[in-house]
Amino acid sequence: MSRTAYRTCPLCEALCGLELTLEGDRVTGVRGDAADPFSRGFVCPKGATLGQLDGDPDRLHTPLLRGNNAPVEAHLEADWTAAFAAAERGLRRVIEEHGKDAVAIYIGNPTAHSIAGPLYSSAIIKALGTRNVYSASTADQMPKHVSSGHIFGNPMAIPVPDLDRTDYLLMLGANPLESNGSLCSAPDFPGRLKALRARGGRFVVVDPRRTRTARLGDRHFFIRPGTDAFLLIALVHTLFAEELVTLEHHVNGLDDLRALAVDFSPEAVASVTGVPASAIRTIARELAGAERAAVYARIGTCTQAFGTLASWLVDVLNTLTGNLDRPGGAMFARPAHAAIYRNRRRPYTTGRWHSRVRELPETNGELPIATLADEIETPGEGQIKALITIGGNPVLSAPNGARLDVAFSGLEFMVSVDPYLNETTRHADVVLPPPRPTQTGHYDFALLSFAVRNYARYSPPVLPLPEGRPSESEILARLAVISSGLQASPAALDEMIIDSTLSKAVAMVGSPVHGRKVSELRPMLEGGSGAELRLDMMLRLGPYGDGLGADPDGLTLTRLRDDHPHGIDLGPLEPRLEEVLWTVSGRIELCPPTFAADVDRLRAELDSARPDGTGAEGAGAEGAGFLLIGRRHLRSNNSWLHNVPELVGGSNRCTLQLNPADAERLGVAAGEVVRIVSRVGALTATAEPTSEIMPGVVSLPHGWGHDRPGTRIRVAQDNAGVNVNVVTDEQEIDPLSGNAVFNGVPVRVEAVREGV
Ligand SMILES: Nc1nc2c(c(=O)[nH]1)N[C@H]1C(S)=C(S)[C@@H](COP(=O)(O)OP(=O)(O)OC[C@H]3O[C@@H](n4cnc5c(=O)[nH]c(N)nc54)[C@H](O)[C@@H]3O)O[C@H]1N2
Ligand SMILES: Nc1nc2c(c(=O)[nH]1)N[C@H]1C(S)=C(S)[C@@H](COP(=O)(O)OP(=O)(O)OC[C@H]3O[C@@H](n4cnc5c(=O)[nH]c(N)nc54)[C@H](O)[C@@H]3O)O[C@H]1N2
Ligand code: SF4
Ligand SMILES: [Mo]
Repeated sequence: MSRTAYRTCPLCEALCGLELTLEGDRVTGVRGDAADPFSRGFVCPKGATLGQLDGDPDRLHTPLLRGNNAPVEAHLEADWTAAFAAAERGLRRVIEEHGKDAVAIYIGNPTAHSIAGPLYSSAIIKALGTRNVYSASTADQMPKHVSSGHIFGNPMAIPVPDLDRTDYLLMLGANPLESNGSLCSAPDFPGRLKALRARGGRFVVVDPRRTRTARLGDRHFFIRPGTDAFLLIALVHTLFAEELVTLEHHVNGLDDLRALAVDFSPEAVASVTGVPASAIRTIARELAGAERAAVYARIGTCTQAFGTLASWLVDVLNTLTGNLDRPGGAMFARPAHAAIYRNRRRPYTTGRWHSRVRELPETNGELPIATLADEIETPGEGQIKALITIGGNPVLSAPNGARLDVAFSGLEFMVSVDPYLNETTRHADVVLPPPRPTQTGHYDFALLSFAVRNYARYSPPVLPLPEGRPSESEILARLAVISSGLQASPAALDEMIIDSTLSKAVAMVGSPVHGRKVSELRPMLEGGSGAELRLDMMLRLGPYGDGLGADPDGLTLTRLRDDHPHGIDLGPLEPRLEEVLWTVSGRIELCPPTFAADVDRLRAELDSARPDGTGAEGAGAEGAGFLLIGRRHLRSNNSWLHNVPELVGGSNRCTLQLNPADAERLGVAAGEVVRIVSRVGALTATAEPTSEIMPGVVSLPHGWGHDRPGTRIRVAQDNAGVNVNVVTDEQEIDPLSGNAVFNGVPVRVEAVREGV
């Protein structure tokens, strides 16, 4: 007999509700959940194959152990007791012999899509006490955090375009028709863009490729990779020059900003960016003139050498056009689990510590993934000897991943929390697999802060866990306890965290539980696990919560789960800058000194740019020099959905896109093999000439290269592709955020001739 169950899709940032059909414990069908007030039945090919992912025969169900110095192929199944004991022995030995910093942790992307990651990874980090904290954030959005940290005093205050109400959207370096959106959770992003146009709004796309998103927009401009900051500062320049600035908030630094932008007229940046000066002026006027407008930029503008400057200038433009924090502009979501009564005014800083080898500054408590290999390979006090990875595959996702691949094999000990034995986890001595998605509850701690409507949904596990099988929350809690060296249970860890949160809340003026007793509040919390208890606490202390009895109609986990199984719509975004602005001045810091100083780098590049627009190094130089960028395909998800048969093949192919004129010049035809060479490495790929890509630019998707031995991902191995991060350069970073540079990588491309 079949039954129906509902849950949020955990795969991307779009937060779609899914309706699952199950036969016994097998998912036999997936559809969009039509009753979800946010996604209203939308589903993409990835969500639709969640059943195959859930039932993937290559998914690990029991821990794996690798014997001392055994080859990567030699992983054997073990029980949970033995696996945790092995993790404890390995980690404690390294800590005792080499100290705390000898253990590094890498936290990958799916960790931001789970309950366990946000609730428990910080406990592990705290327990380890290591400075060697790494995550996918420095291969992704760290520039945006650093930008928001400086301008709003709050690295998590990232405004999202108010998609459903805006009249004008300027979009840079994002392709939501394939990615379904990022730092902007909007189920059916394509439908929302179509609705924008249908109501008479316009949207303009800036991208070195004419993507599906660009084709849906009103206008598209090619931009030379890595030069968005030039375009954006020229827009700022034009707003000032043409007296188009409208300020709706108290800001500091307006005059400094005006002075900074003086040199960057549209004419001055046109040849560097490839965007005509007249177009830049028009966009500035349209942005200023639109009733309600928003600038939105994503991964293409973050993973580049000027990532932080570009991220900053986006919100400068939103502010200067009066669109920040107003309906139809760029707004801040108000997630149900995030208490807003805390006063957090304090200066935002980065560089509280530095990496040992390259002396790169810490940002948001992390060091750049671009320097992880340095820290593993370089001997000396503080060298990394052990690594914990949680839901990450840096061998494929980090710049110069090939170097990391080698570095990992030199570690004394490695433990991975991951459902697959893949390119990264094959190096682990202990692999601890989280349960299937159907056996896992879901709440989006990370993504609901970036939703285009206020919304909440809790999905309880669809299937129970087998006896003795820990949830991912329990696995991570166990690792936290092991890392601390204390003898405690995971439940005790939850109680400690609950006690500490409630103690702060009762002491805080303005909190809904101010003045009450922890001993009275704790028994009110409801939940079948530590994670649920903590979620209940957060929801009840949150902006829609019942304040643990203070507002009897307010939200609790029980209500969210039982009364709103398809999710609850908490209304359109509302102005809330006051709540998220944590600067010491209480104003928006429009021109932080560190950013102003980094503009010197822009100026230097502007001066060295050649009149032909190719820049000092890289593109076009000897006729074979190109700038490499990435791309995403609808049926992919970074490195780890290539094991689902329906998602690989067809249009989801790891090919090198290049402009037909460039292909002709190189003498390569579609389907022929080309060699791509950079400072750090070389690889070969199949050429795919297409006029959708700008001349001088080539594109390879990331997440491929599944041909390593010792993995258990059979479908992916048969569709291996190549790892673009063999040629991306770990020495190139955005200096303010430490972020990896994946776009604008100088490469040489050559035809592979027979017999060569
Ligand atoms: N299908 C699918 N969806 C995904 C993912 C996936 O792998 N596959 N990954 C998820 C993750 S982790 C993330 S972070 C998001 C990312 O979501 P998006 O930011 O929408 O990512 P992309 O689709 O890669 O789009 C980035 C665009 O930037 C362009 N670009 C490259 N360099 C530059 C540049 O220098 N300037 C400008 N203006 N544009 C540039 C690229 O051509 C590309 O079209 O997607 C998420 N969703
Ligand atoms: N060249 C280039 N490189 C890039 C990018 C690019 O655009 N170009 N994009 C970058 C971006 S935006 C990102 S976010 C990173 C992603 O970088 P990573 O997070 O390092 O890589 P993923 O491929 O997302 O790997 C996810 C891992 O999590 C595992 N996993 C899946 N579900 C779960 C779960 O529920 N629990 C746990 N514990 N594990 C799970 C998978 O098996 C896989 O091993 O890649 C970056 N790398
Ligand atoms: S768009 Fe994202 S959240 Fe929605 S079904 Fe697809 S993968 Fe899942
Ligand atoms: Mo990402």
